[in-house]
Amino acid sequence: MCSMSPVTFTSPALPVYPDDLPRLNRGVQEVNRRIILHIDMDSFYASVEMQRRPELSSKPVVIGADPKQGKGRGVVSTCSYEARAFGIRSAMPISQAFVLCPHAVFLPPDFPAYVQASAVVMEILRSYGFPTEQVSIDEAFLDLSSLGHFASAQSLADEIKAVIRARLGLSSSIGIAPGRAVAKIASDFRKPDGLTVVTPPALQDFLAPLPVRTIPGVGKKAEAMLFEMGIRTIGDLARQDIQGLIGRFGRSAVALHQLAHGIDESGIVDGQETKSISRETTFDTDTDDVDLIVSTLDSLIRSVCGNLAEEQLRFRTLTIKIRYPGFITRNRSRSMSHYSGDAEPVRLLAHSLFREEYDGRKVRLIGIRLSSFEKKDTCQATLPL
Ligand code: TTP
Ligand code: MG
Repeated sequence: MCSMSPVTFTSPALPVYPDDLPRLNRGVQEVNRRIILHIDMDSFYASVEMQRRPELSSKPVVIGADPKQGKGRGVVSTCSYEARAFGIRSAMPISQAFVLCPHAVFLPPDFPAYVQASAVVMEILRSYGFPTEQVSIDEAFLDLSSLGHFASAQSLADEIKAVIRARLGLSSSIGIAPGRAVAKIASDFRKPDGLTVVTPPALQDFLAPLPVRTIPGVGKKAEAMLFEMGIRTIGDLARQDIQGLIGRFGRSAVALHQLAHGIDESGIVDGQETKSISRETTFDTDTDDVDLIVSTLDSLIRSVCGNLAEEQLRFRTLTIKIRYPGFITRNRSRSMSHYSGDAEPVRLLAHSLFREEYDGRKVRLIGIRLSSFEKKDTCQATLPL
């Protein structure tokens, strides 16, 4: 992985808003006091494998289902940047990945190893004492506002990257910005091993040329709708009349428009306590192949169970999420009468909820969430389901 020097955007152009958008003006003053850091590990599962097996270094490595010489079912979880050069991506059918790069090293996921590495990363992040919010297995936000200066935040980011590399041999990418969404966009701006700092005066110049798809939450469908309105970049979005956007997207357009102006009001939710453990996969192509959907679900189940064991938790409520084309999302939950920390109840319950909910249509996304937890050491022996 190549190393990149930090980039600081320091354009003096401050956003100017029409008089009828006082809320936006207020927002920019409030938000500019914040310094938010977003960190995301690079090709996480693949990097953990490559770190513990030096012979894999610089090779295309694909983590996911068994490709079975191109006949395998299931999807790619992730792959090394060397494999990405062949066009392989997360959530792509493993058979397609095999066609793109048959000589890649294909490995099954080892979730306990990834959960363990994640725990070390999060421990390092929390050790600095700033409000910290873990948002997935390999990413987190830190609120560094108390540092007062972006330059200090940048030095801390350098240190965090170095400490993670020294402890785990893994590279990460960091974005620092006055808001959460822009910090996330910035961490993805230069991957792998990136560090991108966007200071308040540079917000709009940084965002303007980026494709609308880089905004967290803007998926294929919203992107297509924006394209229809002639909006391709975040700059196009900022110039768009807010009323027209609300007419098309409803109230969510306000947050989108504010973000295009560099205003992002969401903060950090600090808290060690796990409220839910969830995983989901968006299929590369919508599919009604039940074997593929179920094997993907099984992979998600193994992943949440690894997390459950690592955090020493028992759960009581399981939710299955199925998204069909057209953003039609169905959730089905069931709570057990008792807590369980075992993998088998998760599998049985997830399969049963899937059978009840799935209507045979093509599926865009499958997900699973565990919630209602208690710590393992505080509860009685697991009852049968
Ligand atoms: P990501 O951070 O999205 O991806 P990544 O860390 O592999 O690569 P990047 O350098 O682009 O950040 O996801 C973190 C891990 O979550 C990833 O290593 C594997 C897992 N994952 C899946 O299992 N399925 C998926 O569809 C995605 C996107 C991730
Ligand atoms: Mg990552």
